[in-house]
This record gives sequence, structure tokens and C-alpha cells, in this order.
Amino acid sequence: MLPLKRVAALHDISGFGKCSLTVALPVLSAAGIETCPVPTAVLSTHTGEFTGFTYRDLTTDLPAYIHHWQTLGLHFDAIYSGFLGSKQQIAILKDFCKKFREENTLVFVDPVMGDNGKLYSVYTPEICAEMKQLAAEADILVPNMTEAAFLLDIPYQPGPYSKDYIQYILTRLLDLGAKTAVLTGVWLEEKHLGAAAMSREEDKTSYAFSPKVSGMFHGTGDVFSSLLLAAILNDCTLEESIHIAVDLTYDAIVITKEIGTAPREGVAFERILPCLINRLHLK
Ligand code: PXL
Repeated sequence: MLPLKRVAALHDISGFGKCSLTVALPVLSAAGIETCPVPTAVLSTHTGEFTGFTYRDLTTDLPAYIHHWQTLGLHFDAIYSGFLGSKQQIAILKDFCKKFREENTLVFVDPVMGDNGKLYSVYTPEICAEMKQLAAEADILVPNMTEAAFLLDIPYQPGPYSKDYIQYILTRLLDLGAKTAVLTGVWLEEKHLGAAAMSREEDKTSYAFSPKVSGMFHGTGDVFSSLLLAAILNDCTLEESIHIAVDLTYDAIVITKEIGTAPREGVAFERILPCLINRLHLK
């Protein structure tokens, strides 16, 4: 029997609204991957479309937490980062990579900062600057179009995009230092939305699209990234992985619309976990 692959997931945990760790843990576990959380903050809900949420920053707990893991000599196949609420937390993640990155450890960075051309309320230009440095160290960097604009210091374009523009953004993300860039929120025409990927190893751009569903659904970025990492760690190619992540994120959104829950409550990714297992041939 092959041993389980193991991921260290550095994200917040938001009690309600399905994002970050409440998505990463079940998605990666369903994909047969051992997932070890490093909770960066505990919130009662995520910060989008909710007010009055509680926010317990765990920054000061992290050095001892991480030191304990070092004493255990843990090995990770991937280090997965998402929402990081402060400059110090990004610095801690960089230090985590220094301590735990081995030759084959995949550093997967979802530079969660904003959406629809705007930064999330807790993000400052200072945090963005730190995020840029983290992006440079990523093996796989997964920004949406807003995050790419902030990382590259260019104005946000709402779309539709030309293939030339998408290739330009992807090339600039690789120039930042990332080895592979996967861009989400890509649309070339009104009816389809998806992702595009470019890697230093291959001289091509891959695209994956699904029908566009109207409305803004919270946490879809986290669902997409967790599915993408799940596929990559199950040895799918980059192109197969973006197709799996786009298709299943779309399915989760369609199911959520059918159920009729409020968009801020997150998407019903729970219903697509059996499909993920099928697509990864894990049965
Ligand atoms: O979905 C990204 C995310 C993660 N964690 C927290 C958030 C958000 C986006 O708003 O607020 C706490």
C-alpha cells in the first residue's frame, strides 16, 4: 500500500459560510489526502457579506505550533496556503516553507486578497506587498483576476478578456517567480467562465470552461483551489486538474442554486465529493 500524501493547510477557520479550512479539509480528505491544518484565525463567519463576525487572530500561537511539528520531524507533500489575515502571518508562512519545504514538496499558494476588482476588508497595500513575495516562492499560484491585478500592480479589467491578455497575465505571474500559474475568473465570451494555466515546464496555455452561472457565490475560490490541489496530488496533469476543478466547482454552484441557499452561505461542495472520488478513480 502506498502511504497517504500529506498536506499542511495554512488557512483560517470560519465557523459559518464554508470557505478556507471548512472546504480544504473535506475536499482533500475525500481525495485520499491527509490534511493537517494550521489555523491562522478563528472567525464566526467569513468576512464577505457578513457583518459583526468575531475574529480571533492566532498569529502568536503559530510559532510554537509549528515548532512542535518540527520536533516531530513531519514531512509534507504540499504546503497549501489561503486566506492570511496579516503581514506577520505571511512571514510565518514563508518561514514554514523554509522549515518544511523538501525537494518534492509542492508549495501551493492561493493569494486570497479580493474579488470583483476590490480587496477584502482586512487587506491593506502592505499585506499585498508581502503576498507578492510569497507568490514568487509558489510552485503553483492560483489568483483570480482581481488578485492577479493587485499582484502585478496593473489596473483590474472586468472582462471579457482576449487570449492574448490572459497569456500576458500568466506570463507576468511566472515572471514574478511562480513555477505554474492558474488564473481563475477567466471569460473570453459572455456564456462561459473558467480558468487558464501556464507552467514554466510547458510552452502552452491550457483553458477549462463551464457555462457561466449568474450571481456571486462565496467560497468558490477555495472550492476550486482545494479541488485543483486534490487532482494534482492524485497525479492528474495540470490540464486535467483545471478541468476537474472547473467542472466540479460549476456543479457545486448549480446544485446550490437549485437548493436556493443564500450565496454568502457558501456552495454545496459536499454534494460533489462523490463525483470527485469518481473522477480521481479513487473508488
Ligand atoms: O474565501 C476566502 C476567504 C477565506 N477566509 C475568510 C474570508 C474569505 C473571503 O472573504 O473572509 C475569513
